[in-house]
Amino acid sequence: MTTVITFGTFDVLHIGHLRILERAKAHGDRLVVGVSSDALNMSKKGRNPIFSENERTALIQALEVVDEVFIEESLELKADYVKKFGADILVMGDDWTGRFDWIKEHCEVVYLPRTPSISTTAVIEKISKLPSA
Ligand code: C2G
Repeated sequence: MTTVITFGTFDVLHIGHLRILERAKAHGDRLVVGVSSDALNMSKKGRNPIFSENERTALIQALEVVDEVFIEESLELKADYVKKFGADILVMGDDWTGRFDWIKEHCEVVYLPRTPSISTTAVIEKISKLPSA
């Protein structure tokens, strides 16, 4: 049984999020997802996500490809989460390349290419430019 772990905000869920979760799962048998807390987002990006941590967690948990979900409280706790969930592989998108190499002493670390041309920011911009009904 190979356990894969990945992390993210997964705000305004889109196809890039689904694809990385599917590709992460393909690296093992069990996929554990750490959903970044609202407080972590506030400290990282200076704003709250569109959807709350409870909503984002419920959406991720409902995906067939996901086996377990928890709320990630801090970027620095990654090694603890890896140990707690018995993860063999940490998968992240390549916008994070090199940033989590320090976890390599605990598990394998893999960075996968992001899905091009889609992001939460792009979706929000697209919606904001729609003509109002
Ligand atoms: N992603 C992707 N393709 C996209 C957009 C996102 O593959 N077009 C991936 C990211 O690379 C990341 C995951 O989807 O691995 C989640 O992305 P975000 O929700 O943007 O997560 P982020 O805010 O980067 O938080 O502990 C790590 C952080 O909490 C990650």
